[in-house]
Amino acid sequence: MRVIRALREMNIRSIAVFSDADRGALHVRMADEAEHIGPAASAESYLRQDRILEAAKKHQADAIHPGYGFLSENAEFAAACAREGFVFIGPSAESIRRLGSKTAARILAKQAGAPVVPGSEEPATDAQRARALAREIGYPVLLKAAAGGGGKGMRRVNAESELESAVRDATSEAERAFQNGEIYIEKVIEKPRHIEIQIVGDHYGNLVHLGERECSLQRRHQKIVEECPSPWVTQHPELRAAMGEAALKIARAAGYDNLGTVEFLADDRGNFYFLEVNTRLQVEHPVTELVTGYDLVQLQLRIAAGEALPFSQKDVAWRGWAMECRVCAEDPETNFFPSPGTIMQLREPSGPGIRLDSGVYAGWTVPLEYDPLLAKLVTWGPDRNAAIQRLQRALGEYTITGVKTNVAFFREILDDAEFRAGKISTEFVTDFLIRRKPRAEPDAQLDLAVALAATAYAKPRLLSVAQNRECVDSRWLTEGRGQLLR
Ligand code: MV4
Repeated sequence: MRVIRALREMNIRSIAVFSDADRGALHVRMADEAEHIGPAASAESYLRQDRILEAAKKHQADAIHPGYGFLSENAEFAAACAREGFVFIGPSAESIRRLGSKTAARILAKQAGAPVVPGSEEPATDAQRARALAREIGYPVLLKAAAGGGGKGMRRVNAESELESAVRDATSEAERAFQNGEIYIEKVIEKPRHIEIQIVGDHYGNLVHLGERECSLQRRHQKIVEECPSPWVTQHPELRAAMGEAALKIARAAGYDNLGTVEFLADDRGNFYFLEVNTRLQVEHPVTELVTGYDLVQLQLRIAAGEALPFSQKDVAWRGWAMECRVCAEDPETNFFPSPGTIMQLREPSGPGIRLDSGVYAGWTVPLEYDPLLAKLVTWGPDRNAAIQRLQRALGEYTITGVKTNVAFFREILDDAEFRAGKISTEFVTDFLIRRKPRAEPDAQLDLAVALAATAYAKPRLLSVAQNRECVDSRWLTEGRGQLLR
């Protein structure tokens, strides 16, 4: 949807591909053309390079945008596109390959002069080597998969007595997940913040950073709230240029020539360390767009078409604050269990400072085969508090029934005193889930009962609310008034 929108603004025809599970998906309706590429299982559709290239040939495409997931960071696919005469909308296959291996990326970053987490450059797959390396680095240490990323195959080791079995487990897990058992060792950064720098480069060696995004609010390595700028960087303003320069050093060393993200971990003493590079457009890119004013997908397309970057570093300015919530079909009251099903009612927020990047419509059935992300609700405000207030207001306007969602959960997070104070780390969500008081939203399946009860509730309330002149945000009031005035 996001890519189709950029294409349409540039008068470029769009061709969607879809699997059996996505026959009714919004992107298929929205694109100029659409081509079926296989069954629901992504291994037989969205991951089939041959079928995607075939579809591109059939529809006489010029270029292929790989989106956020699936083949978006696959160097072979980028190379295959070029071989078949299509422009791959992303960095060169060579720079994807250089940055795809986490150990290779660490070496590259270190040589480029960027700060990296203290750790090993060489594989620690052998127990003997691992013991020597871990002693040198100092416990606690983390074992990570060289081919990994996103936290898969990561293991914390607090003492030498745990090391040998952890190395064995991490190696076999990496072997199974990535067909590559190579692991390496890093020192543990305690309660870090996850801060990433947006970079963009063209084919002529121009490279610019667009500042940071704070992405510390994650659950099981899935981001749930992102913001631009970072409260931490705002407290240490010199760090934006420092992190930006570190990111650009890495990008230069990799010959980077499209949109990308350089991830860092930051500790509470003002240190930051390179983690990895994501060689794709990211889900959370809208917060950067709202604060810098650039359309990142248009930039990707222009650069891929051979245009030079239309601005330089000194032109980049950051205005106000943006915050994004990832609205998903999952139930926060049952450990975020996926909640596929048909969307019955949909009322979407709008108004000042609201951007909704949504992929759903009323009557659509959320498939259980894929990621349950329904929409990204993003707000802009002049400062962090204004962005949060707007997000609260927009979440209050958002009604999705038929599937359970995490909308009400976000309202709790945004009300949290620690969150409001910007005291966040990668452990925030875990800590929050322990201290939060359970507060369930009315069950969507009780819609009828809610409507009837709300009618009875609204009659006396309409008057009392007006008399109190209070600002209330009540689903009962909205539903009740709707019923009453029908
Ligand atoms: C770390 C770390 C602490 N110390 N590395 C998790 C995902 C992967 N990209 C790297 N990750 C981490 N690496 C060191 N040396 C803590 C994490 C981590 C994390 C990082 C970013 C966002 C959320 C996270 C949640 C748990 C752990």
